[in-house]
Amino acid sequence: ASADESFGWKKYSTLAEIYAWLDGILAAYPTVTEEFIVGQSYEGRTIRGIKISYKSGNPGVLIESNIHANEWIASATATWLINEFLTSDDVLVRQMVETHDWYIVPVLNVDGFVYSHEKDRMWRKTRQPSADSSCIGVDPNRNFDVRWMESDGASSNPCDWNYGGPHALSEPEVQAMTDLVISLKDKINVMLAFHSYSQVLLSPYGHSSVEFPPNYDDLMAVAKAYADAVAKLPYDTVFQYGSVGGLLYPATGATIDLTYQEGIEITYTVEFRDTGHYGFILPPAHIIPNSEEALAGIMALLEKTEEL
Ligand code: ING
Ligand code: ZN
Repeated sequence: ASADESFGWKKYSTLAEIYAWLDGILAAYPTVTEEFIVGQSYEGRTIRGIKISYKSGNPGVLIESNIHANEWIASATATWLINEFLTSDDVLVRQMVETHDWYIVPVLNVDGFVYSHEKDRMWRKTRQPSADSSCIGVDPNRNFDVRWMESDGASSNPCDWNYGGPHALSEPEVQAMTDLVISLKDKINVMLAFHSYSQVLLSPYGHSSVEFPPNYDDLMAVAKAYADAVAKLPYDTVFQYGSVGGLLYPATGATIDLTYQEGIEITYTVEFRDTGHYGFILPPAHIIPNSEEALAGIMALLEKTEEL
C-alpha cells in the first residue's frame, strides 16, 4: 500500500504516525520534496517541516499547523494537503502546486500534541513548566515577540489557557518558528496558520479593534475569495473574515503578527470547522470535507493574491 492508503484520513493520527507517514512521503517523492528541521521542542522532540517544490524560485507559501495542541483538524488537513499536492491530477491543482514553493509544518507544538493524544484531549499550550506556578505550559500563539502581552487577550497567569509566558520567546517552539519565518521571509509571499474552530479567516492586527493594517482592503478581498470558493462546494460551510482585533478579540504575540511585521503581507489565521457544535472535538468524518474546503480556499486565495 502506498503511504496515502495506509494513512487514509479516516481518523486523527498521532505525532508518531504523522512522522512515519512523512518519512514515506519524503522517500516516495525525493525529487520534489525536502525535509527541513524547524527546531527542537522543550521536551526534545524534533519539529519537522516539508518543502514541496517543482521549480526553484517560485513564490513561497508557508503553512504553520497545530501551534495549538488540541486543534487536531489542523494537522489532519495539512497532511491531506501535502498528499494532494503530490498526487492530484486535477489540472488547476497541479498548476497551483507547481507554481509555488510550499513550506509546511504539520505539527509545531509537538509536545502539546502528544500530550493531547495521551493525557488530555483539550490540552492547548506547550509543556514547559512555570518557574512560579504548578501550572504547565504557555500559549505559543501569545509568545511571539510582537507587542508581547500588550493586550487583554494574553494572560499573565500561568494557569490560564492564553498565558503569554514569562517573557517573549520563552518557548523553544516559538523561537524556532520565529527563526524559520526570518530565514524564509524573502522567499515567502503568503503565510497561513491553521487553527480551529470558528470558520473564519483572521488577518492582522491582533492588538487593536480600531487600527487596521495598510493593506487591509486587499487582505479582506483575498479572504473573501477563500470564503467564496468554500461556499461553492456542496457542504454549506460559511467562512467569515476580518482582523483578529476587529472580528475576534485583541490578542498579541501571535505568529501572523510576526509574519506581517517581517513583510509577509498576505497572512491569516485560518480557523477551520466547525462553529462550535463539536468545537475542538470535531469528528474525523470532517477531515476530508474540511481539507477539500482548505484546498479550494487556498487555490482561490493564491489566485486573488496574484491579481493584486
Ligand atoms: N484562535 C486563535 C487564538 O490564538 C487568534 C485566534 C489568531 C488570536 C491570531 C490571535 C492572533 O486564540 C484559536 N482557536 O486558537
Ligand atoms: Zn488555535
